[in-house]
Amino acid sequence: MKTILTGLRSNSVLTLGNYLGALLPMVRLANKHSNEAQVNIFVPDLHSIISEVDGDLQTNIIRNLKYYLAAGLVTNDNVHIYRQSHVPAHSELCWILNCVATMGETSRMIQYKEKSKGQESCNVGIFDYPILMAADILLYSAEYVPVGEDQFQHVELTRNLAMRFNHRFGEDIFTIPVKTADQVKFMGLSDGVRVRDLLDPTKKMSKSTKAENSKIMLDDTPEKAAKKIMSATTDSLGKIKFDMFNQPGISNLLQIEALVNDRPLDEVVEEWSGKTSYGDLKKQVAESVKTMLTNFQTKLSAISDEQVYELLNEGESYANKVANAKLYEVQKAFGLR
Ligand code: AQP
Repeated sequence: MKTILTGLRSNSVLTLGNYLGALLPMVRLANKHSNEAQVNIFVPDLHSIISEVDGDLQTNIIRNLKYYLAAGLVTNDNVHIYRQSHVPAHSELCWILNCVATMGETSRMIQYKEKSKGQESCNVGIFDYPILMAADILLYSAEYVPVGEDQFQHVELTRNLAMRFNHRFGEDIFTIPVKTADQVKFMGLSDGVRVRDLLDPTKKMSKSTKAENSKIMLDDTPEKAAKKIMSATTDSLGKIKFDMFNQPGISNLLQIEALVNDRPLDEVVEEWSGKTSYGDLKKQVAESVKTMLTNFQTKLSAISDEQVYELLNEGESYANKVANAKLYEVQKAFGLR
C-alpha cells in the first residue's frame, strides 16, 4: 500500500495559505485514496519549536488536528494521526541523516535562508529542519507528500538523501518519494500552491509575519477576513490578468477565489479576464472567503478534544510500529545494531 503523508507546524493558529496549500489538498487526497493507501497526518511539534510559539503549544497541537476534521477528513483504519514527538524514531533518524547530508546542500535551502535572515543568531533547529522533515517522510516510506510550493525544495532534498543512502548501502532501504512535479499532478493541481501575503504579494503568506492584515488566520471572524481581502495590495495597471510577476496581488486574489471554491484556476481567470474593476474582484473573493470560514468554523466548534485524543491513541501506536521497524533497518545498515 502506498503512503501519503503530511504535517503542519503548530507554532500558532494556521493561515489560509497553510489551509489551501497543504491541509485541504491532504484532506482531499485522504478522502480519495484512503481505501487503497495509508494516510499519515502528523503534527510536527518538534518542528514547531524552531521558532517562537504563539500561544500554548498543546492547545495549538489539538486545534491543528481538529482543523483536518473540520475540513472534512474521513477517519478509517488507514488514516493515522500522530504527534512527531510521541514517535522518538523521528529524532533518531534525523541524527543519522545528519551524518548523510552535507552542510552545502542544507545551507542552500531557501527556507533556511529566509527564516534566518535578519536574525543575529539563528538556532540550529532552523538549519536542521529539512533533515528532520526527511526523517518524517522516510520512516513511513511515503511516496506522496502534499505540501505547498515553498516546501518542494525539502522534498527534493529528501529524495537526494534517500537515494544517497540506498546507493551507499546497496539496498533499497528507503522508498524514494515521487518528484515534486508528480506530487503536484497527484494533488490534482496544475502547479504548486503559494498563497501570497496580502500586503506584500511578492512574499508568501506566513503565520509568523507580524502585520495582521498580511494574512488570514483560520480563527479570524469571517467579517475580519473579508476586510483584509478588501484592503489587499493590488497595482495601478487597471486590468484583471493572471500574471504573478507583474500583477502578484491580483493574481493572488484570483488564485484564492479558485482554491476556496475548488474551481480550476483557468476557469476563474477566464471569467475575470478583460474586466477592470479591482473592487468587484475583491468583493467576490471577500465573499467567498467569508462563506468558507463561516462553514469551516461551524464544523470546527462541533469537534471535541476527546475525539482527537482517541485518534491519537490509534495513530501513535501504528506510527511507532512502522517507524521503529524502518529505523531498525537503518541502524543495522550503519552497524548500530
Ligand atoms: N502561503 C502558503 N501557500 C501555500 N502553502 C503554504 N504553506 C505554508 N505557507 C503557505 C504550506 O503549509 C504547510 C505547513 O507549513 P509549516 O507550518 O510546517 O511551515 P511553514 O512553511 O514555515 O509555514 P508558515 O505559514 O510560513 O509558518 P511560519 O511563518 O511560522 O514559518 C507546508 O506544506 C507549506 O508548504
